[in-house]
Amino acid sequence: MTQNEVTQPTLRHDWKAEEVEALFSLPFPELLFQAHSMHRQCFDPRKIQASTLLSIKTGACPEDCAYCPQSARHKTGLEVERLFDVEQVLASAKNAKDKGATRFCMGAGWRTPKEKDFVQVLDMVKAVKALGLETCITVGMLNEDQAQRLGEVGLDYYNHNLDSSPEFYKKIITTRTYQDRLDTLANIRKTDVKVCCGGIVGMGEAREDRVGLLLQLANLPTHPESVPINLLVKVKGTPLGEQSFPALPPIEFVRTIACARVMMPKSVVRLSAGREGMSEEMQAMCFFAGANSIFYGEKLLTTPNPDANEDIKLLESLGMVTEQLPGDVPQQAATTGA
Ligand code: SAM
Ligand code: DTB
Ligand code: SF4
Repeated sequence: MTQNEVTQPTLRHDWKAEEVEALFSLPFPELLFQAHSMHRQCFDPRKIQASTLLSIKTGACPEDCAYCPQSARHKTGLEVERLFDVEQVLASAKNAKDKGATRFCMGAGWRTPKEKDFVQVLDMVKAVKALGLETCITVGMLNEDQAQRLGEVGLDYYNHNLDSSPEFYKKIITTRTYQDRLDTLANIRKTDVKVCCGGIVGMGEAREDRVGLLLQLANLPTHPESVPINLLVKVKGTPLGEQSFPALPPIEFVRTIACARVMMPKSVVRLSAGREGMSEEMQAMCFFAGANSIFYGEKLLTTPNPDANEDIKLLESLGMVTEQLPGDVPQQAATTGA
């Protein structure tokens, strides 16, 4: 082996709960060392992928997800919006591209898309892709035929989260089963569309549930190419927004990112919802632990996200850069004249 050759880690799909618990419990410097070493074997540790979100249809969702402001069952005062037309979506996508995002993620508050709406979503995917952006959508449960059709229009990623361990999941969602989610993921896997699948922590779950979530993700037949780790955004009027439970300690969140990195070495791990409440130091630690993607832009779906300029400043201060679309001038270089 030459000096420049780096050994590629083996991808495992046979993790046991005890092993993951032991990983979580490692002395913090040891866990971070393992995670960062793994990260460097597979990725350039300076690079962060930036995805911008747009809610293309907001609220009035029939599901009862206890964390979500879009459920029709929770009184959050959220303004319901009909499905956007393609032009509205394109305007947002162009703006995201101009600001330096490389992926545009469109989300809808649906249990599953109706045919008429689905056709419109296919048009959105085609139009956004034509701008040169990567496309991602999250529009609920999909059958095999819908997954195939998304593959045919060239959708890059489908986001569908497992959210938590199977045991804790039952406490937060009753209208859709864990198996329903696994079935949608399997339908996507039959196509060329890449899988974006992760979960939410900080919902009052125990460490064993975070272990359980990562076990499910890493033991899928193929690791999701993208793994969003969301920290609960507590929204007033949602069951989880009204309950009081201890906040997840920041170090435990970093441990979760580090374990995801060790268990799914080649997946892009996204530091997702919840960055508004995180210090710069905590985000920097998450990047060191192996997070290499963020949601970029002032809004997630319905809740705020850090200002894009603040994120650019943060990355600059860390000597890090956002990943670029092929042929684009590096944004930081353009702004600093470097
Ligand atoms: N309705 C579709 C579905 O659930 O499949 C797609 C949109 S849904 C809002 C996408 C994901 O956003 C959820 O699976 C959940 O992981 C995340 N999410 C929703 N509300 C959140 C919150 N308050 N804090 C953190 N993540 C949240
Ligand atoms: C994901 O894992 N997180 C995003 C995206 N996939 C669709 C959504 C976060 C939503 C946070 C609450 C909101 O803004 O409504
Ligand atoms: Fe509906 Fe998705 Fe929110 Fe659940 S997470 S209530 S399915 S929009």
